[in-house]
Amino acid sequence: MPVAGLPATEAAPKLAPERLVDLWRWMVFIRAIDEKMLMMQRQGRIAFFGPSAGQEAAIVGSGSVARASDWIFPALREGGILLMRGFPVARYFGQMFGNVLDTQKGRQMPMHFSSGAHRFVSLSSPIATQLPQAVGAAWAAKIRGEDTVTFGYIGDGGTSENDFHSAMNFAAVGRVPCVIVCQNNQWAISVPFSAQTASDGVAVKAAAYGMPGLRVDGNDVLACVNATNEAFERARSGGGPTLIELVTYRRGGHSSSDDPTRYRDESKVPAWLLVDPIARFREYLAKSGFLDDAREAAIRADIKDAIDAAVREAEPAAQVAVDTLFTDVYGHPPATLRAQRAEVIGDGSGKAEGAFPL
Ligand SMILES: Cc1ncc(C[n+]2csc(CCOP(=O)(O)OP(=O)(O)O)c2C)c(N)n1
Ligand SMILES: [Mg+2]
Repeated sequence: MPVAGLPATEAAPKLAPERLVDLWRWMVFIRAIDEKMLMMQRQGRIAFFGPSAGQEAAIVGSGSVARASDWIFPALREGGILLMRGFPVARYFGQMFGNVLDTQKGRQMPMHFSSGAHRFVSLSSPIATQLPQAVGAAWAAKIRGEDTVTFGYIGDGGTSENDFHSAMNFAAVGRVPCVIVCQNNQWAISVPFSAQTASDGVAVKAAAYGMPGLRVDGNDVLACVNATNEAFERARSGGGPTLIELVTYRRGGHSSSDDPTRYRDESKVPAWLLVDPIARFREYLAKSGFLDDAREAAIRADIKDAIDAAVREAEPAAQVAVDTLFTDVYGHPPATLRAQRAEVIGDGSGKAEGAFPL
């Protein structure tokens, strides 16, 4: 479906039909997680959540290109890529509860998923700070001669941060193997893209840094795959970084704490931008003969079962032991920390110690 102002994009990448259906399945999976989390947040079962509804094509299309050995440095809305990498769904919900299933032992805010084994680094709450980290990791891979590509994600709002400049400049000068993906969902909380920058989109900014910039219909999963493939191949063959702007739309609130009806009016948004990427790709798959109603119903039922089972496992899991407050930082904790631990937990005698050595 060509869209005004953007290239016609549904030139299908060379993917087997089953792989195409799998991309769609992941898009549906991520939307279903979104809906579940929103319901749980409204029921007071989780504290905070950042939806990705409407951005599934951008997330799945770009994330599907990365190999398991590549590193992902996400922004707020790419948690689905961790699931695509095989991270257990129950542990994903465990992060939202901050309990023993959380790889980070409850030390992060909700939505800050992370798994070293899956090469998925926790997003940084201060926006854009993950981008210099991604570029640094790519630089390290280059120095070590490793065959890895790093994917750094950022939002449109994040491009106004100093870190965007630092990352772009360093990436291009160092010709590092990095794919920089900007999900331009038109909003940075309540700030519209028109108030974010006076430039004609984000992708054009790449030229000044000396790297290619691609502006892509981010509601078209196949276009996202194609563009990311191009950037990925350039990075892994020594051609350096690419900035990809995936033009999409944040359908929901910024987070579960936000009410977008207070500051925006969807009737003024061009219709092509509001296209549901899941419905659009479903139409493509159906027309191609790869997906029918029965298959869709089976996929949706499987997804519901998987999510319900994950929540059933994650929600009652134990809280993280208080002792973990004092672990994972020092091999040999200093006396001050040992004293604090003794004060909080006791020294094993059952008697809490109050005195600090300082
Ligand atoms: C340095 C910094 N400034 C402000 C914030 C508050 N904040 C959190 S998300 C956000 C908007 C981000 O917008 P964008 O980069 O477009 O990403 P999106 O939320 O749309 O995915 C802001 C301003 C922050 N987290 N960090
Ligand atoms: Mg945004």
